Amino acid sequence: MPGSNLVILTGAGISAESGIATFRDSDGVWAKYDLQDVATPQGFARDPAKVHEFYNMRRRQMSEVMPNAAHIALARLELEFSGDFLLVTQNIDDLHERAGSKNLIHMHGELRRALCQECDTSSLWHDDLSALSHCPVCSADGQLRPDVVWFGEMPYQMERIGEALSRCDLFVAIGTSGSVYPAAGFVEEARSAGACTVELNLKCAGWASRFSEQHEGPATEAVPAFVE
Ligand code: BJW
Repeated sequence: MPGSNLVILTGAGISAESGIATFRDSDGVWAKYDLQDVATPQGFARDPAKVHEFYNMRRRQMSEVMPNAAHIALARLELEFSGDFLLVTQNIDDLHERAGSKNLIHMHGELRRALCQECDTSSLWHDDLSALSHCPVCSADGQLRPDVVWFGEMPYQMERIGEALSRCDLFVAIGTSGSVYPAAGFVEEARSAGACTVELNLKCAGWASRFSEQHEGPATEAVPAFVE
């Protein structure tokens, strides 16, 4: 893949083999939790303690797992790639950066950050959050929330992503069901720019017809094989 403009989109499937559950698979997060309760601003307003507990549990779990061969293959690709490389992840875990990825956008936010609703500042946050947590920037009490993007909220860095998609030659979607917008629309944006579009997924179902190429298999095998 020499000298082209590459945009890679990852979803929960790339972290599945590290031990982090996906959302919509049969054993996924939404089989155990109601997304209206834990992934909407309305759910947080109704019961902040429940939402903090959900993200505290996932933050603790994140510290117990490791990047897998797929995360590592993408970090190596970025190092060796001679064109423009942008990795956009929908995941809120930190496995891409722990594998060494640098040019990375967390479009749905990050578990390791807390957002203050008083001063609108995002701070690194490694401990549990609670309704009493204190903002390290403005000192407000009880105003911190997980810095993640819930349904109805605007994902991060959409302008930068749109700009990269508008000039990309190759778009690769890895381990995502393509059921959540705006990420689900990126493949069309890349196609409009004339890009070759590739899907790597355990099972290329649903949105597969939007891609020019599909490779089925677990991410830890499919991603290193594609990158080599
Ligand atoms: C493997 C594997 C292995 C398994 N190897 N593969 C119609 C059009 C446009 C928009 C909308 C619309 N209707 C509604 C909307 C809005 C809404 C939306 O898209 N809803 C859909 C349900 C239809 N979108 C939004 O609200 C977004 N914001 C927005 O649109 O803003 C615009 C706006 C805002 C305000 C005013 C005006 C405009 C925000 C979406 C936020 C999503 N948030 C979540 C939670 C984040 C925090 C958290 O993690 O808790 O993000 S929801 C959840 O889904 C999470 C994920 O990032 C996201 C995507 O899931 P993903 O990664 O695809 O996981 P799965 O489980 O779905 O799929 C896993 C895949 O892996 C599968 O394909 C498996 O096969 C595969 N797999 N094992 C390889 N080993």
